[in-house]
Amino acid sequence: MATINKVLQSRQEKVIDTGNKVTVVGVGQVGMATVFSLLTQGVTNNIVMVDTNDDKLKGEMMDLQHGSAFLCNATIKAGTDYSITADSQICVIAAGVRQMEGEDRRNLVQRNVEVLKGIVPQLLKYSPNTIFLITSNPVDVLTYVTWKISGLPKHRVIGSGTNLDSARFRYLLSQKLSIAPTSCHAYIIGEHGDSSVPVWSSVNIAGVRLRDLNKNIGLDCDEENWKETHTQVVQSAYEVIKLKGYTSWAIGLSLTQLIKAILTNVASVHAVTTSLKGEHGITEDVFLSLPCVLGRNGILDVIRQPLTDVEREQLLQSAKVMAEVQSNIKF
Ligand code: 6V0
Repeated sequence: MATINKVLQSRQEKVIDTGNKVTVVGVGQVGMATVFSLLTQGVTNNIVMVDTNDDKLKGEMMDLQHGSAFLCNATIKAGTDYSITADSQICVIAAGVRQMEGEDRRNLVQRNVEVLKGIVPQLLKYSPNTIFLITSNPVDVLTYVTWKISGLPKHRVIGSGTNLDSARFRYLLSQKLSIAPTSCHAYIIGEHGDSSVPVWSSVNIAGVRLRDLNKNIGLDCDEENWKETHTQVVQSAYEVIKLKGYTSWAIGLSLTQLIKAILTNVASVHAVTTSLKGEHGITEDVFLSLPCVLGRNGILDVIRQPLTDVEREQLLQSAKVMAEVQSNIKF
């Protein structure tokens, strides 16, 4: 156009690749909390949203685009056709059915496997070098399913896992100790959900292990009943779903932290779902959470935490349950 050519004197072709393109499949409560948190924190300025619900997609896209002047001038696109996802660095899967009040996450498995079978090959077709970040539930089983369907190496298929459970744990500890959550060093490993394992033996504040002060911490015989804190973590999602119908903000923030770690290649440690084969005596390809180092290639390392006999036993029990669920999946 003549007017444009009078303003802009072209010197170079524009490069479209921002190097931080993130696709989010599923623009429900979790998907949108994630997109909003990614954009407002400036983690990416290149977002694509995909869903089967065309009207909702368009509405969410327009609403966000109208705010783009406040959002690092981000490019925000949406559509039902996967071609717009091409060359995504990370593909987040937050699509599918969610728990009803009181419903166990594992109950969703076969319905969401069918959803993944439609989504994963499409994403891979347009972004063969992408990293998958799964959050749909049951997240551990669905991470295994995505790994199977995609045929990708394990380091490129990650589940949001117990990063959220660990954050809930740290928050509750922070309330008990009157210390910021980021200064309460604590991990929950294993299943995201009912059989998750709190690693009480390594909970510490500035290197002071609470277990050195209370040798029964987290055990049934603990007179101070710290175990209750983990019970509250397990109950958290059920309670929030009962009160507001779904969970969204905390999981959106949790995913944003993981995406930021990958895109910025910082090698930070987060409890995420990966294959536990070869760890803590587990011999099967069962997918659960352990603390992992995240970077541009996905999972760079798995941290080998020393566990007590009780913690290892709980993890093995969790692995046994998951192996059983995995073996019943119809691909
Ligand atoms: P929601 O608000 O019902 O949104 C789901 C979205 O998925 C809807 O917009 C659907 O249209 C879309 N969808 C369904 N099928 C497809 C498909 N084949 N292709 C593309 N889009 C599709 O659910 P919500 O956002 O609350 O939850 C999404 C998933 O995240 C559920 O499986 C939840 O159980 C799970 N969560 C996982 C958490 C975690 O910590 N891992 C936490 C909260 C929820």
